Amino acid sequence: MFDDLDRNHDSMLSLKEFTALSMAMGVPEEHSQPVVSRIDTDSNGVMSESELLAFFLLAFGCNDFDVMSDENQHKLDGVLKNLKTFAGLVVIP
Ligand SMILES: [Ca+2]
Ligand SMILES: [Ca+2]
Repeated sequence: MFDDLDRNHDSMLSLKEFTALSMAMGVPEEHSQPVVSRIDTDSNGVMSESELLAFFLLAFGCNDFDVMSDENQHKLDGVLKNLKTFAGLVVIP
């Protein structure tokens, strides 16, 4: 999924790329900036795949990659394959 979002294939998700995704899913454009700010934990203005994964882990109440349970890994796989679920997560205020 990350590769699909990364339109220019620089292995980073920019605000522009993310906004394109959000709008395609019917998420208002103004939601994108705060969401990106939350995901972009090193504040370099773009989201790496690991930052995106970390965000999903937090969304599932797990903040440590290493201790992620099989169940959460399964959920994460499901989310990454399900853009509608993703849209539901990103609009969390
Ligand atoms: Ca990119
Ligand atoms: Ca970043």
